[in-house]
Amino acid sequence: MTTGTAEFAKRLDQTADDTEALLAKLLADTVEQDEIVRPKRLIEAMRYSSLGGGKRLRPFLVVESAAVFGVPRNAALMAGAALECIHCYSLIHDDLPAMDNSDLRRGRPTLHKAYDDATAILAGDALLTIAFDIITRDEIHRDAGVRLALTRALSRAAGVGGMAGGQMLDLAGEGRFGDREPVDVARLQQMKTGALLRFGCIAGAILGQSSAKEYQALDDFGRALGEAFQIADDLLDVEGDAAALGKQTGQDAALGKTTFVTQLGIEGAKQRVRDLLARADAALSVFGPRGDVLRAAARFVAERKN
Ligand code: GRG
Repeated sequence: MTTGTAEFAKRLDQTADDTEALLAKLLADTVEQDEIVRPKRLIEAMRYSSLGGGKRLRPFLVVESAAVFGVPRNAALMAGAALECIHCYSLIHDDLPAMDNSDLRRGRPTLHKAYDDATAILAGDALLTIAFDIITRDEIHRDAGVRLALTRALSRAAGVGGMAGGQMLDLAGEGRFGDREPVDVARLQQMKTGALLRFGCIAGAILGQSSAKEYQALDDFGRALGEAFQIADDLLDVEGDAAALGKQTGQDAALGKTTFVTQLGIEGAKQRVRDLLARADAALSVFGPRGDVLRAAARFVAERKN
């Protein structure tokens, strides 16, 4: 049986609601043990950028990849919340004047517009840091070795050889540091946006203490989904609707960026998405029907309008 659109939407909504509630609790103004005070302006800024918006796709991938192995939902939601904190930090910093200089995010003023640059930098820093507080909590898994593996995987997805490194390559490709550096779009995007999405998929395998074969399947799936997500993003920047997206379109062209669309053309990019969907499907074959929701997630990512 395949997962239909309505059933998929219901599951995505449920995880979004559960993630929202959990983040609201984790980002409360009451201090945790060993903390001194959570300054009102900082916690409000963190909440502004993490609550009340976003598809929560990354937590969904954690929850659904974990469900394949029967991992308790609350543990997966906690790991998903940590991942979402890192995603939200990356959006805050990416929107800053020194990076993409964007005014609109998730249909609202970006954090530095609603507050100021210094608050936005600190809110990003604090979201990144709290992610590691969250991912190491006892509720995630009783075995500290599992929590350690998860923490290391998340660090590598977010850091110098993952998302932050990908952002650096992106800026270098725009010519920010002298001449434009040649861009390997697939590699850059695998780091900048793919790494967190892939983490969402392998997180289930780590939490579920899967076999090597099952880990590899989710790794392959996560890589295909990550690339499909980015191509869809590049296509939306050209063909999308700013109102539905909640941010400006045409930004890649304005910056003269090399993207999947400039490299493959619109039709070539759409064909590549179809090929990636087939690869994502094939990767999941090891799970049989247990992979149906993840299959639907890949379709959702490829066909998304925002
Ligand atoms: C600043 C270290 C640092 C990294 C920034 C991921 C990233 C690197 C920047 C984001 C820039 C961007 C808009 C990239 C396009 C792909 C992307 C991450 C889109 C936003 O993700 P969605 O669609 O957003 O999952 P929601 O709002 O649904 O959470």
